[in-house]
Amino acid sequence: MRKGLALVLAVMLLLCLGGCAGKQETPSESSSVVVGFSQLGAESSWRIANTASMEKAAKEAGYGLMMENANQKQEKQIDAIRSFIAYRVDVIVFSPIVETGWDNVLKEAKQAGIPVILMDRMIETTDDSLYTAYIGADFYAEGRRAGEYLVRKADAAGAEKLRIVEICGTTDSTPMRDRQRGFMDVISRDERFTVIDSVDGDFLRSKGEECMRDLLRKYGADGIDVIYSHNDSMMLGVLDVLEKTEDSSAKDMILITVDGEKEAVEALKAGRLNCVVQCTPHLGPSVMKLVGDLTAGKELTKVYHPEEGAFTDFDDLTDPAVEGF
Ligand code: GYE
Repeated sequence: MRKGLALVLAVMLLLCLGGCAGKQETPSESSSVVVGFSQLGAESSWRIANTASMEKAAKEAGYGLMMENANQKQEKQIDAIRSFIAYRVDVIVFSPIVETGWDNVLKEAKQAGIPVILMDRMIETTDDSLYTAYIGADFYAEGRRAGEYLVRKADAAGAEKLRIVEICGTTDSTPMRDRQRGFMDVISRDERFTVIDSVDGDFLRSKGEECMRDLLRKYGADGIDVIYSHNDSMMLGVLDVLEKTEDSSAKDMILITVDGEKEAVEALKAGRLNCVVQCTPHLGPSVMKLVGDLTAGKELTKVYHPEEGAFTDFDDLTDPAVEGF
């Protein structure tokens, strides 16, 4: 008798859950979804393509997008998130400029019952419940890819000693930390490689240019064998300087970069760069898919990485698949 009652209740619960999930997926309801999106800045072509991808995908999904651009300031991102909470958006998406300092504002979002999706970059927190999902590149794998390319290049050239300079992205951001860690994990135990300097270029082309001028003054072009830049924008700034220098040894440097923007891929094809590790900015459609799943009450996978690879001077660069954004 009791078993029979339990069965009836279980069936009723299943019917209710099925019914609820089905109901929330209807297009008329999804079109009322509002996403608050805090973009961190406009520092690179990657970022500009990423913003465009988010705008286009939100439009195609029929979601309202409230976007605030923080101009590389963490305080502005915190203010934007607070304004989304006050507005009571359905979902908050944000790309944290650095990893630390988010717990308080994310607790406020949690208390208000608004789910948060981290897009592009991660946060450092002891409380994983402060975000619902993370979607972005596996930056550690990208760093490893850069290192693996260098090992292959050194093997092919029979190089015995290579002096490396690293140009880093924004200090304490996820791509800076993990692109460095991945690269070091591959090369640090190999005696052929020494990182002679590591400088901060903040992911900006202008800073990449500035860093390169300083590095040339400090080491001379013949004192540097490899440049590893955490993004294309900084590397393009480096190229601007190298191409103006009269020292012919600048041409022998091995140049490795990350992102895959058009200008960098063109430079690779023209033989001015050696390796472009890919990092896709086109995250908008996957983010909006997560928003849809979330508002339909579905369980989300916590971490999602898009598939990526690398373009190098070992590849067939005439292949039409080798193209940038
Ligand atoms: O590589 C860089 C941008 O977080 C993956 O930020 C992103 C990085 C990207 O400024 O160009």
